[in-house]
Amino acid sequence: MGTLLESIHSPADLKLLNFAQMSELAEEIREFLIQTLSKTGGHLGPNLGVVELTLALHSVFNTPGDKLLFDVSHQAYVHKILTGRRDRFATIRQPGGLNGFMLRTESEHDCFGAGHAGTALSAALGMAVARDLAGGKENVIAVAGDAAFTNGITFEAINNIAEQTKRMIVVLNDNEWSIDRNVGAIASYFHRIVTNEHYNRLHDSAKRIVEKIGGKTALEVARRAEEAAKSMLWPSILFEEFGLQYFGPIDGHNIPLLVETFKFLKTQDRPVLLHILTQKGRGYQPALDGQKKFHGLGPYDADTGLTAPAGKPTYAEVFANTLVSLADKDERIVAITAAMPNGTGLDLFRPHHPKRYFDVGIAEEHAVVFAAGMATRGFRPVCAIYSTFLQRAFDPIVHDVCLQKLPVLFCMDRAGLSGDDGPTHHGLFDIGYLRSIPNMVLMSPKDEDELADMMKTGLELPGPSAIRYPRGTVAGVARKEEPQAIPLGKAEVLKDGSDVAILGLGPMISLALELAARLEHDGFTAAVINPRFIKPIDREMLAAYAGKVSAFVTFEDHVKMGGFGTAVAEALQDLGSAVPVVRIGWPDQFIEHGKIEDLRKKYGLTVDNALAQVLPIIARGKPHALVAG
Ligand SMILES: Cc1ncc(C[n+]2csc(CCOP(=O)(O)OP(=O)(O)O)c2C)c(N)n1
Repeated sequence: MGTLLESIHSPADLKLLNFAQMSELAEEIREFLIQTLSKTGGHLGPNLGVVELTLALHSVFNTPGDKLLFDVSHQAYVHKILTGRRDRFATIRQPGGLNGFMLRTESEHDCFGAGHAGTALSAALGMAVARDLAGGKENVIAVAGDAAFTNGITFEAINNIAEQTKRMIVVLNDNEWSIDRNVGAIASYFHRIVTNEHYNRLHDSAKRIVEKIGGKTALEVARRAEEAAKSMLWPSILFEEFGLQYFGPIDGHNIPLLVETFKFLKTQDRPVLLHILTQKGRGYQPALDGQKKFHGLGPYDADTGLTAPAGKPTYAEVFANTLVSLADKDERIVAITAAMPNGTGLDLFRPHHPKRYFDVGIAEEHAVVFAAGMATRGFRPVCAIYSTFLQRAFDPIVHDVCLQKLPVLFCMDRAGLSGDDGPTHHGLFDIGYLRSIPNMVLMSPKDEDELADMMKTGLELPGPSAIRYPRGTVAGVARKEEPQAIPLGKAEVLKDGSDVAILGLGPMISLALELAARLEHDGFTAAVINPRFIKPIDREMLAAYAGKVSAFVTFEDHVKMGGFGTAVAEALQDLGSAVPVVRIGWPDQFIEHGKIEDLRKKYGLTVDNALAQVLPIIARGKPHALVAG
């Protein structure tokens, strides 16, 4: 690590540096990021792009008094490094270490937590209005990437800003990339501004002014830079119509220009939007060559950028390949992603059926209503949206899909604990929010072969359905040549038994099998059931086992409250059964980031825990029997 970086313990230290030293520091930070993240993994590309921006922001503004927000906040690593977390930075995304996103509990400099896109402008406006009401003077600055402007919430905020406050700064960090290439009319609009000839002339002359004034007194620098900044006012019809004064676009890697522009912007008594141009992955060739890969990745070789080859395929890949072959035979099938072609696997679908592939931007609500619209016209839309991001679309799922009983299939990757990304990305609530909606069919496959079967099942249903499956690699089972539809609401009994019935939802079936083996070792007989359907739940199967076992055990990678075990207990109660249900799942709290195995142990999602709870019950005998139903 270079000497300058070692001297930065807080933003106050940064404020002692001149522009040349800040440039040197920028390069040290880049090297520090490349080396550190090669061991931990993380969002390297986005952070390499905002080094100068973050330095400029922290040298002009004073957090935590001033409020600095980052949209998504995957690009807030440099902010973390500058605000007293350099020493702990090597722990980022590691168990017990720094979170990969902004977290209010982690630092007073993190004024707003995030992880999902589109929230920065609304939250910043809330803070600006709170300041105005309280008679405060602090600055509020929201930094949002160009892809955040494909999001509805961002535009809902833009529609509201000028009406609510006179003082707020929005920084549009335009690198032309979302995780994939940014999409839609707004991306084209930004591109048109950037490539506009008139702007380019202005930009060059302004840049020359700022570059020429190096060495002059601070006052002179500020005065000339202010002129430069003003001369760069290039009306963007769009933002000006919304009442935001638009500045830019300016070079987001030019520290003096950024610093002087922020000094000028903070004097404005109208909300402003500064459009800056940055390069994602700047300073690291592998990240420039592999924009998608280096958006966020696991450990890599710092010299070459190479990552360890994946062994087995992922659920996302099986999903995508299955969808390709189903779509080969059925022209009604269309695939929709909300800015996640890579993560969901749909980038594998795109080349096969380019006309039936839709990336709608970071717009989950729109994705779902759009799917509903297509479904009314006879298409079979498949919405591939992570469990955590589908939370955004709860009302469209209720109001536009389920209420109208439209045949949309939701394929939810990352259902269950996400691991190092932490609480913003864990997919632990989808059963809770989907099971209660009438007309919804909800499934979870125990392995990749069953995922394909469930996709076929969902696509044959006359109404809505959803499949939840986890992040990461598949079980590695033999695959049938052709997927087969599964009878609606039928569980699969893997093994019969009469002391206890163990239900393992999805890949949690492995814990059910292990528990059964342990119980059998102790002289009990255990049935092992792959539920397959969370809704409709297999009541016939439950009634049959309620008549013979002393206890049910449920395993799920979901919160217990409102989850699968609850559904089992509810159904048993409806059946008049008093057989107890031992529910193994996540507790009623937000789970931190960490290694999945460690966290399962910590929160009791283990065979040991199940055993400790169920043994005393089955040892007592069998106080069951149906009393009604
Ligand atoms: C609601 C929601 N949907 C999807 C994502 C996944 N996601 C994380 S970052 C990102 C792209 C962000 O692009 P941009 O805002 O332009 O920032 P950049 O990474 O280019 O700096 C996406 C789609 C998310 N975080 N939140």
